[in-house]
Amino acid sequence: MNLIAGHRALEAPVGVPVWDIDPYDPDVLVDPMPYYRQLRERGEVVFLRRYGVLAVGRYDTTKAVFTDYENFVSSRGVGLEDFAVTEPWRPPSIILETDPPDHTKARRVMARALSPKVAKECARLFEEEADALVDALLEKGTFEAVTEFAEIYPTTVFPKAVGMTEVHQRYLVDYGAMVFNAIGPDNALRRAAMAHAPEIVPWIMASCARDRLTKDGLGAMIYDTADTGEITLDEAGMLVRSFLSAGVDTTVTGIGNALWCLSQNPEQWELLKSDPSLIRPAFEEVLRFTSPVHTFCRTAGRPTQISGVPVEEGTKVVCVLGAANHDPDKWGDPENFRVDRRPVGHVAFGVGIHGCVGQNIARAELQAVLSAMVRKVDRIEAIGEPVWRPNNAIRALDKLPIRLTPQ
Ligand code: OVV
Repeated sequence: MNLIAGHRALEAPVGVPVWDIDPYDPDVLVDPMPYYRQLRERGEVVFLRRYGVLAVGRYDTTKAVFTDYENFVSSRGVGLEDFAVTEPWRPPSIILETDPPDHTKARRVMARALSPKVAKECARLFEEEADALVDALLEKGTFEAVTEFAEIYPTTVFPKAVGMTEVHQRYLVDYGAMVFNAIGPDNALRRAAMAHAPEIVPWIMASCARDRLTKDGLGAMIYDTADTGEITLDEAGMLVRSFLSAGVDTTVTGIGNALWCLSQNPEQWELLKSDPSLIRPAFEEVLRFTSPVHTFCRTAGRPTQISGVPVEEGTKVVCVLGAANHDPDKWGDPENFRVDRRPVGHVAFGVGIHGCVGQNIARAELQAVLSAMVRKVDRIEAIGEPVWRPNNAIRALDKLPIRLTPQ
């Protein structure tokens, strides 16, 4: 058995284009558009020889694989590692790395805790913090938007919403980097992120304990469902861990990428300022345009097919959401960032039963941030070259020097 990156490597299937690219090469990760385009153009499904996996990047195909949870399972891991052959680096998530029927209960509990109603109740907190942060940054004028804005905001508001009583903002960001780099191969990026594990993982696990959470946050809502017997106390702790895994790096990236899009497209910022009803569509366009989570995998749980191509049981399928969100057959002019596009159907939150359960909270955070900006900021200028931070699953900035001018 030929193991590559923790899964049984597939032999090149007959009739499938073979490609030698390493999509997890930092050079590709920081400038992925040429890779996305080639992936779409080479075929419905492509064989990545280096990893012995299939890859999809056309919109319809990517969506089809993601939607078909019965053939393309999550319980064997959503990275390159196949949990059927390799021990995962942490106990699997009981919502991300599961299939129905196990998934269904966890999803129901999380969907309740992250409902539109709950997101609305978080809005005031999110708005107060966004207003205060934007005021402080306007006072400074120039600043480093990744560390001083994108990383600060979610690590301030989200732990409050969850009800954490002890917050370590750096640990939260670094844990996100571990979780998302772990989706890729055992490369230098993943190893560098994992080097922090001995310090951070115990802190994260301790932070999920019931007695470390306030009685009125999202975390308490999860534990309350354990009291009704719907889930166990251990499961409640695991679901709080999912908040901390999926709720920080994603929104940090959403804010950074929004600032990047708006600073690079000043006429789109002008349009947004002139019509604040475009805030929500503008954020959706940021998601489509930058795909903060660029790649997730699935595993064929049984023999199946993709667009008529036979797929063996155990095959890892790399689903490139970033490529699907730039498919010209779906979007017409995908390379243009347009705040009034209203990109209904983008797959930045995934699609199907595993579609982002926290998306209401993410939207509420971005609504608060962009609304504060629209009310207070005149100009957003990049005052240096943006630098991307390579990550095996996340497309995020490393540096974005910005100047904000007040209205
Ligand atoms: C990276 C990620 C996304 C979504 C959920 C989780 C992790 C989890 O740990 O549940």
